[in-house]
Amino acid sequence: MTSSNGTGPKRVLVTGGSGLVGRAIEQLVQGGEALPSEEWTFLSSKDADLTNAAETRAVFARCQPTHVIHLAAMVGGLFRNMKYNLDFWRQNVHINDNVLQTAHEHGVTKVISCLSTCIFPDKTTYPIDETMIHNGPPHSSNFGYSYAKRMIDIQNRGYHEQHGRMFTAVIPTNVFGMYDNFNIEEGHVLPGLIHKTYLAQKNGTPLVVWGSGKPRRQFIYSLDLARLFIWVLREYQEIEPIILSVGEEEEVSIKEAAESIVSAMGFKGEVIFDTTKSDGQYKKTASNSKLRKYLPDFQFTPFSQAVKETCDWFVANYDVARK
Ligand code: NAP
Ligand code: GFB
Repeated sequence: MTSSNGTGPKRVLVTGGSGLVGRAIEQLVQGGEALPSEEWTFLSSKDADLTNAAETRAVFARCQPTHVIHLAAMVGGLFRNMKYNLDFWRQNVHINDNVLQTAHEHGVTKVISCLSTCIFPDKTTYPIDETMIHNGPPHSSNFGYSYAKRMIDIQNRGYHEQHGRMFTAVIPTNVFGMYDNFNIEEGHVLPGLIHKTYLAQKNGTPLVVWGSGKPRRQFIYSLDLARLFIWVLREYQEIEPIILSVGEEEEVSIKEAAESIVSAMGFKGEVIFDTTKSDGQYKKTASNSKLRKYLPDFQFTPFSQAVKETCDWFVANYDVARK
């Protein structure tokens, strides 16, 4: 009998295991954080295209998981979302329905899926908390991704109400770290700026920050998020989602984030702001008070240290980094 929490025997399947968040969890698991009773498998899309129901069933039949950390998704920054809202909806709805329904058919004890703080209503009071997910339309820039992610919360409630399943979700804020997607057009702001700073330094050109630099974000280091995911796997027992983010007081402007990268990379060139490019959502300030009730003493890596480690990793792994 597997326990749905604590230290009972677990076969943990991580979908999206080859991505930014998956690789951070793998780094901790391989670094000794796994318990002797836990067996971990990390999937990429080469193991199964999870938009395909038959391939999803085949990989579950092969792995026979008792627990699933469901990360696999079509993911991207503001500019990729603005270009492909329909694809973000379709890809993610197919992936999520296949993974959750197959997990149900396999009697998986617990599934932890992934929402995002960018899916909350655009017109809202602050700080945002877990009760506000469905209180109004998301920002227009990423409605496809946002509605697909919101449906995970609806599905989790359905599987719990109808079948008693322990299917829950976490809501990370903007994540960054090693193994991120550093593609300038498709990726998120921090990896994009790290890549652009690297090229500006190499070519002696200015660093171009898109937008005004005024929008504000909370950033969580992928290794900190990975630690929290392992805690959620073992201890979190609510169906209701939980925000995994640094505190409101850690929110920085895009300009300040760019300055951290400039300092970490030792860039001495000019920094300019291209205000013809969209700012996207001005802010999505989220409260982590629910997390703090469970883990009052959890220590996040200081932002400047996490940025430095990520920049150093990118420079050392430029040839193999996703870009
Ligand atoms: P990522 O680096 O883009 O990785 C995405 C992962 O999903 C990869 O392992 C990819 O496999 C896999 N995948 C994509 N399409 C697939 C398909 N059709 N079939 C099977 N696997 C597929 O993303 P991430 O940043 O780690 O995000 C992980 C989760 O966190 C996602 O659910 C995302 O929505 C959520 N999240 C991310 C952020 C953020 O700022 N990054 C913030 C909040 C929430 P391949 O490597 O083979 O392509
Ligand atoms: O990480 P990002 O692309 O997505 O950040 P969001 C966009 C903000 O950074 C905007 C500014 O204000 C941009 O103007 N920015 C400045 C840049 N320079 C750059 C750059 O070089 N690249 C990028 N990408 N932005 C996403 C959602 O919103 O948040 C996704 O669209 C996802 O669905 C993600 O959930 C976590 O934080 O605006």
